[in-house]
Amino acid sequence: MKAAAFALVVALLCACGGSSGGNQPAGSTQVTMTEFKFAPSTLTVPHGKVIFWLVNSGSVAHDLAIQDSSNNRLATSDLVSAGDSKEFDVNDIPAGTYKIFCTQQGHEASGMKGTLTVT
Ligand SMILES: [Cu+2]
Repeated sequence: MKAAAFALVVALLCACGGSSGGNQPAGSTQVTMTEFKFAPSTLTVPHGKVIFWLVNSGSVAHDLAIQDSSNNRLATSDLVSAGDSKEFDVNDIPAGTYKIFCTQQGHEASGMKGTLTVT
């Protein structure tokens, strides 16, 4: 009986785990998303594995895509629901300058874009 109650508490505590919600991962770069911008919109990170912490403070879902100067998309995050936060890991980004933008219809055109510099 007691063990079952304990297991239930553990299950409830773990419900918000995984890569969604929770706290900002160590060493991550936070990007806050609202309608219609990223803050900051200019990001600089070291090359290699990059961990973004996407915080949606807006009222609709957003994502973050990374595209190089030849319009090749390197990575696209999961969709982050309004009020949610998600970890977005990108492995092996070479040094360079990239565009970041939201892939949701009309968001980039409304200003939801920025620049990612990988050093
Ligand atoms: Cu968006």
